[in-house]
Amino acid sequence: MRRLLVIIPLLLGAATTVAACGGSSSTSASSASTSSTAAAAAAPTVTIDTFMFQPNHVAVARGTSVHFVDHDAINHSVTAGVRGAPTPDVFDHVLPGKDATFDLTLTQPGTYHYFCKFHPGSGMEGEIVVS
Ligand SMILES: [Cu+2]
Repeated sequence: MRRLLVIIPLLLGAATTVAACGGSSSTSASSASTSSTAAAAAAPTVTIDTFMFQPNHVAVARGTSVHFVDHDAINHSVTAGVRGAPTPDVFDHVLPGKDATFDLTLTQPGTYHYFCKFHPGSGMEGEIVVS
């Protein structure tokens, strides 16, 4: 997890949409808004389309499922961690081809990075912030 946390500031700087997600850390308190609460309340769907997780950043309350749908006609995976430092013990699920689905429910607050272990393209990475 320490290595994952190092990456967070980079992502915060790279994507302005991340700011809307707020977060549980005290450093982001100034960016908290009512919209972050609304985003965390819904059960989001992440689609996999042409080797991309979309959206690649979602925020949920603990216990709220994130629904993954594979629109590609090939296998993809939702594997915890980052490509250079996977943590498949946290979660590691293969979506076996077109229209395969997977519901991921995380009960511990934190930022969870994930990636597809089959395809090292930049689009096959994402993160889930659990509050
Ligand atoms: Cu893939």
